[in-house]
Amino acid sequence: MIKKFLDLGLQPLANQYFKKKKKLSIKNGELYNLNICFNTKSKLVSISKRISSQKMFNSRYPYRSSMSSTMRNSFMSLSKEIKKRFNPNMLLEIGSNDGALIKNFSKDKVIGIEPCKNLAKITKRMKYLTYDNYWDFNLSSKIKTKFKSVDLIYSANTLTHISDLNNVFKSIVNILSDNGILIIEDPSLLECIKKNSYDQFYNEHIYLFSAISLKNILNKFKLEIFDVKNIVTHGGSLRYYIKRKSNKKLPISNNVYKQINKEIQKGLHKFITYKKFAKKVENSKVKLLEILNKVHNNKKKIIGYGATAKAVTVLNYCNINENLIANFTDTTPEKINKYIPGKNIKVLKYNKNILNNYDYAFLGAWNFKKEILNKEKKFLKNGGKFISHIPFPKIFD
Ligand code: JHZ
Repeated sequence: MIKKFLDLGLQPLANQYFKKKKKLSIKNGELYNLNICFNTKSKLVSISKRISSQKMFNSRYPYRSSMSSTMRNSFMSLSKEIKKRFNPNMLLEIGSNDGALIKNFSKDKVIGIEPCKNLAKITKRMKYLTYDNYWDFNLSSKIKTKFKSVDLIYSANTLTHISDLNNVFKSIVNILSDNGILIIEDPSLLECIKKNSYDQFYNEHIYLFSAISLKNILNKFKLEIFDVKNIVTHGGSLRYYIKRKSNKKLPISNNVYKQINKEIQKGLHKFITYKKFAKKVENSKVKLLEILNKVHNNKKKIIGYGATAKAVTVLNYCNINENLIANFTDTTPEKINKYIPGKNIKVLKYNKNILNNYDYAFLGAWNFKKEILNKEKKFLKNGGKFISHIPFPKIFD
């Protein structure tokens, strides 16, 4: 049974930036109801409304993986690990974005899949074989006729973005060699519950996996997790190492049992856990608004730092307009001088002096807190302060 536990209100598409201020409407399909649900049988957490992939991932998609040193370093060190631990003949990446991972491999050893044509163009220009299509059974069969099989499939922050998980895994099983490895990484549901990071939910994040729910899904495809790592990216993610059950060469690491036990201890298999989480989310909204209003009443100016998809959920759920957060700043060319969907706050191009014009910076990109605080020492030294809602709303310097 699928049971709803959290209502994050009317939301726009998280990555649909506008050139002009725009009042969005439900009628035109620009706003949708963001409800979060728990499947009591599979233990899978998902959003209730599905937006078509074509509407979300098209040639205007602005998110670029290479925009932060944290992500560049993460992909670089994973590439080294893949070469050392698995040494694949052919690696296929589902959701290759702007090439942040594949550029660490030689061109004759990787295949990129990227349906956002603006991003696929980047890796094509770099001369990497890139299919600008959605990942599905037809595509996997097409690649199979050319390459027969691939021995490593990698996908970061992509599989949870595809509604039809049966098709996703059927297509993977279709092309993965008998002893092939599948590595996937996505934000961890356990970290989301612990950090109260309700902003991990938006239209693109259709699912938030736990090791428990992923295990149940993989079972249907005769796949199993043989190792798992907690990684810091995207506010705490899990990197799952998966193989066919028939491949007995690789033992199941203790890390898998440990992760599942941690999740059971936190109650991720029980609906009541999510009801409690929902209460904490409601309190977080009240507290954040209290802080922002207090700063505003003291005539201080706030800038949002990092126009993230997550921030779109926060702003729209908490109803934060430009009277509370005057602007955002971001380094992504596709977001600059555009307006945050639903709240019409302008995104300004980042420069190292931009924070000087503000008293507070709200961390939209809280997942890069370390990188950002390191970069903005001068702002802090000059009396600037940060505001974050994770794990609970507070001001800090
Ligand atoms: P970041 C996106 O989510 C969307 P978002 C997507 N659905 C997903 O799953 C994850 O990514 C993977 C900027 N920035 O990574 C760059 C600065 O301006 O948290 C980005 O716009 N200065 C695919 O959008 C944004 O912040 C900086 O110093 O929540 C970060 O976005 C740094 C570090 C970042 O993903």
